[in-house]
Amino acid sequence: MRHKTLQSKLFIENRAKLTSLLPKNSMAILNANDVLPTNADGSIKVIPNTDLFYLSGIEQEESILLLYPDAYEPKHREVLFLREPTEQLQIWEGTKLTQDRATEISGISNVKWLKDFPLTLRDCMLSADEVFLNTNEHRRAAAIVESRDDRFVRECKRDFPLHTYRRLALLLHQLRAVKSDLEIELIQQAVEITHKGFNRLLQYLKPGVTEFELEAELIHEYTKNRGAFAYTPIIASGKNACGLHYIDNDQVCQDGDLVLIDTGSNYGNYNSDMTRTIPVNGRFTKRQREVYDAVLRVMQASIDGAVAGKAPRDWHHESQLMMNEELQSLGLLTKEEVAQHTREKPACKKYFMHGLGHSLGLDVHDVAPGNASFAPGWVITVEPGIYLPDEGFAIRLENDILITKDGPIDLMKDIPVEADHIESIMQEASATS
Ligand SMILES: [Mn+2]
Repeated sequence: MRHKTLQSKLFIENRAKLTSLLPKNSMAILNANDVLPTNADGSIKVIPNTDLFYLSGIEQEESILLLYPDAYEPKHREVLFLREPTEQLQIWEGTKLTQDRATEISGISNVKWLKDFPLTLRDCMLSADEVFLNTNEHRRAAAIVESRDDRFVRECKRDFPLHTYRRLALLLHQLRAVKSDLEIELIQQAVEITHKGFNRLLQYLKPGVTEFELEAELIHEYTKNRGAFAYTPIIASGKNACGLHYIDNDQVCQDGDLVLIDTGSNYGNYNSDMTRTIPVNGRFTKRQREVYDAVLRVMQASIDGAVAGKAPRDWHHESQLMMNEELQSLGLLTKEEVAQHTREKPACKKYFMHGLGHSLGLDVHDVAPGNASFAPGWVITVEPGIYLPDEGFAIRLENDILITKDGPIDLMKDIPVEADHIESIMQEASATS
């Protein structure tokens, strides 16, 4: 792994939080993700299962975590199972975790090889009353392939048909939504790396630069700082920015256009997520600047409005009301259109058609309990936008914030966002290049 070894305290505390929610004499079992195939004999670098990582810090494929806090045998209270690093495996696939290293990372003292799993599982299953298994219950999950967790659910129900099975996801969503200080530090580190990437990009951007060259500047800075793309970046110049999920990044940035950059680095599996929209030649036109400042006002007011106890949908609605006013000032909506606004048919929807933000953490669109209000410890993005295909540009701005009992904290407050600030950095860069 590229990141420095994280404190095992993080994972020990996360397990303690989960076990405190488990009913008496129940167990929980989680599986790592599969190594996903591409074509021929290709595969994608292993993507850690974020739930397994949250509870153990383990990023290795095929790993299994078994938690049974009330187990009669103390050694069965928490057990981690790993691939046995045979000589053959090490030659072909490289270094795998040893038992000692896995203990050091996770704080779990009982680390066994996978061949011991079936017997231990049987022992524990025969005395446990309820079994919590993991499923992907993300609201927008669209998985068409079966995960190792899914497969395990099927096998477990086949082998132990009369047990009571429960949904681990409900507990994990509740826990993962609230970030601990250690997690916030990791997200802040990811934010710092994103900041470095953006600084580098500001020095490089000028008319004639291709969108993928900007992508290269970002990956250079992220990789050098032990980070990685949190997601495929959107680098969309001119009207490309009006396609919300544009990731071709293959067009030339033209003089007079804006370029929208939606990117974030990941660090230690924790993500950041930023959007900036900047002028290719270093100066906003009067119209671009008007729209930019409108989006910035909505972002800042929405950051201030992200307070504990507020329902996310009310927060989103407040931003739509602000956006209506801004769009009217910009001559994009009439007074009548604004007057007809309802929650079901928001007036601003033609120009601001997406949500205002999402939870952020081990997943970029992180898990959170359904219909819950904001609570201290939540990290969310705030990302209003105005999309104007007829005028050939779009503006979106996005910062990551932490909700606390004393109000929101902007984790990206140091990343340039004021139009004047962006222009002055770019002017300086072009003067020295
Ligand atoms: Mn986002």
